[in-house]
Amino acid sequence: MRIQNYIAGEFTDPISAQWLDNYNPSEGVVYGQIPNSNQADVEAAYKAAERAFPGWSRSALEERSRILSEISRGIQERLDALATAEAKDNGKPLTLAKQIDIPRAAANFQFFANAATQFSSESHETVGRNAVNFTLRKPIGVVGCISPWNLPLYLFTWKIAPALAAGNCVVAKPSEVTPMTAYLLGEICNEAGLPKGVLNIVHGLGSTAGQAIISHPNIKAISFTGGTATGAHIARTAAPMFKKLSLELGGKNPNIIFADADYDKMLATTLRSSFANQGQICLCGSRIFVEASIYERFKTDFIAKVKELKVGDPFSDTSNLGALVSEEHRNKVLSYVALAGQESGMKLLTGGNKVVVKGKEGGYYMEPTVIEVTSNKCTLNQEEIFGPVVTLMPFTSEEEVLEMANDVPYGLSATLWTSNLSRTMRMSQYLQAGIIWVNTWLLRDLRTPFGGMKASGVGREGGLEALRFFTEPKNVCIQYDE
Ligand code: TXE
Repeated sequence: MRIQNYIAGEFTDPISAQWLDNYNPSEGVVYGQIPNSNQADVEAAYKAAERAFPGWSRSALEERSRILSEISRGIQERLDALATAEAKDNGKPLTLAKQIDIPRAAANFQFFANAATQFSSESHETVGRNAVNFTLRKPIGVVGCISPWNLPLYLFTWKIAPALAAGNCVVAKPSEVTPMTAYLLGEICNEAGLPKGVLNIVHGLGSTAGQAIISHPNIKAISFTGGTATGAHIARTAAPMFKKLSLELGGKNPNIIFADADYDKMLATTLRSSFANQGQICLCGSRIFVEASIYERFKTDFIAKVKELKVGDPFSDTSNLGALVSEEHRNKVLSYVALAGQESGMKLLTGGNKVVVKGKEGGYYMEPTVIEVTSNKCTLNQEEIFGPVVTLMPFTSEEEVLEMANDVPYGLSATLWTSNLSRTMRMSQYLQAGIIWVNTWLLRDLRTPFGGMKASGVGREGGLEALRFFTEPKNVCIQYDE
């Protein structure tokens, strides 16, 4: 099956007539082709967006909001088809796509449909100078949204919905590894009555189609989620052109467990925060630090639970983990596991192997893996692996664990397990992370600022932060006569 670009409300072949193979990672077979778009396709998408901008940016907020709600409804109505497409394209369990990915994509549109009507701007009275300032927040124009493969429709819509809500027109590119649900979104947008050209979806490689978006002189803002190296490249390209940038990059998040935590809740949640989506979520807690007094107990119980996890066909209800997204990615993850046998101070506690699933022998499966480490400085604790691999290490004091938690290039999220309120407050002050979860994980309120510090990126998504990112503030100062 061939999918097409979505430009000016129409489905079109790539201008070059070049195509890329699309793999089903749970079987390891090519099941379709996607446009290998280049600069000419991006230019066509840009032109469509530019034409649509005057109408969309001046449309009544209620109308904009209504259309975004309709898109949300269209996603909900196609829950089964979209979840099936996502599981096939990405390798994730169908149950996960049904419970998390697709409902969240619908929620993204509904949230920003509402937010569009609630967004306000500031006014400042300059007392004593007979002046009043008011700030207009104008849509930027044509903006670029580039998303990764781990949560395909979820992250694609997380960028597009606020960009549209703020009145921009969009040129978007999903990951070439998981393009299918983005393709299906085009049809939903047409049915919802989104005017032609307001959203344009171009498929293709990062180095060509993506590159054409980030280096386009008139695409004035880029919202990107993906790897840190790509983020740095985008910053190098876009910064001299003075584009606005929102970069949500990698993570190497600490999961800090104190002895006074609710043990059962912690254990169950830690299993999820380690291996949900095969560990391919930037928020996964891949460095587990456990207070020494409960370390052995935790290690025994955790490993027992990990061994019970079933790796298998994403379409089976009993699979806890599906396939990794690609062979290349699985090889990368396995190369990190191999370090456990090479570097000193590391011990493989469970997992580490490829899994062959009956009837799906070509799929990219691997075991959930736990590695005990003795230093936070080791490669496994410093580099983002982005797979079903976590490390385990004991600590004895709050100061020690805080230092280790912060001693990484990344600063996306942190999870803290404790019943001590003062400790929660102290640690929250000093943890270098944009998102801190205490006694929970991945509990999301879409109004909150979302993003990281250090090598995890710049800017924040979510709620009003996203609407501020996708608008240009313009202050008007009026002085009046006495
Ligand atoms: O991501 P890329 P990759 C991390 C994870 C993973 C690593 C590399 O550690 O192993 O990144 O993954 C587009 N101009 N994360 O290589 O390349 C690309 O087409 C414009 C963490 O798959 O960053 C895709 O649409 N765009 C992350 C998107 O960038 C470019 C999620 C992301 O792909 C481009 C995914 C260019 N020059 C991976 N080059 C997270 N933060 O959740 C690539 N792209």
